[in-house]
Amino acid sequence: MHNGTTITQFIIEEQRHIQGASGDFTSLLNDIITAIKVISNVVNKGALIGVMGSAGSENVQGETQKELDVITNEIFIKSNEWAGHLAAMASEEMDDVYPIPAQYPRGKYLLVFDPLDGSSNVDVNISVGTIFSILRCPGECATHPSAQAFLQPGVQQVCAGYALYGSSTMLVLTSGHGVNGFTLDRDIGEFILTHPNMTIPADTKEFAINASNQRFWEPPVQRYVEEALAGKTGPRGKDFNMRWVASMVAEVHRILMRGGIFMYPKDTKDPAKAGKLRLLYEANPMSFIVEQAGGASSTGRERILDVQPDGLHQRVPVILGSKNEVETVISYHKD
Ligand code: AHM
Ligand code: MG
Repeated sequence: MHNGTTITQFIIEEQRHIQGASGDFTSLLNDIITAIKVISNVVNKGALIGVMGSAGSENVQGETQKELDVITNEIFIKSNEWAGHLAAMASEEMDDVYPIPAQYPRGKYLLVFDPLDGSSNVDVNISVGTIFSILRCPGECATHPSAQAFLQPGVQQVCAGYALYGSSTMLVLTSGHGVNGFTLDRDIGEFILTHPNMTIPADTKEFAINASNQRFWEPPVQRYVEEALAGKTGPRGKDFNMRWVASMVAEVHRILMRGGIFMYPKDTKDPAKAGKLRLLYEANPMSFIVEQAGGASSTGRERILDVQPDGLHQRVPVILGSKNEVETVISYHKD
């Protein structure tokens, strides 16, 4: 017997506070939750069900797709296309917008997602996650939602969330009134509210960056990391710790639990790319969550949630986490 608040109860109670709420959004979230439970199960079974290989294909960004990237994308689509809440979907694993098939009704929301972020980690049994963002569909949606409909700055997100498939499966959500975390109780198949009102401490002594890119970083990031490494004897006057999971969901979750700063900054490795992470389905939802938890998120030069997207798969530099630390990095960009 559990005594906790289930996620369904939590969402319905939240909906009661919103005047005129139709239940559409609640119902959409329920379909997303179902997809996440299915993905959690597939990821957990892993090699037992023979899904660990490469799919032998590439996504639009030229990255090799894993079998699990393709399967989890399909799970998300199947769970969310039928109910009539969405006008279209877009994902890391699909080149173009996925319109809702003609046999289903269309709704007023857009769903963007990365079905399995950090999937290079699945072979080695390290945490991976799902990231999603819900937007309202602007005018043209009744007929043909194009990529243009998705190109909204992150401040316009209605809801954002991630699922972390770690030692336990968790779902962390915001719809603009704080951040709440739920843990999947596998015995009853329900997410239970275990982390109400998650907040990020303003200060930290822990940073996360892929140091193998060091020679490509810009001077402000070089300076920040150099000073952190100098520790007590350097200008920061304190020792730092470092982590790099190479799984953004695990990284952001750690920051929500104990603070920290995460950076995938602009670098000169490939001049055609502004950074590694994608704005619409990685940086924006994570930035919404981080800001709602009291943290900050920036490209170094601009608040991420204010960036006007110009493409579905656009990349953006990401510096997020504990507020004072992110502000330090921003100030180095101004110097
Ligand atoms: P993916 O969407 O192809 O999995 O890539 C995104 C992931 C993030 O989760 C993680 O922060 C980053 O890529 C790690 O990059 P790197 O392999 O350069 O360390
Ligand atoms: Mg990804």
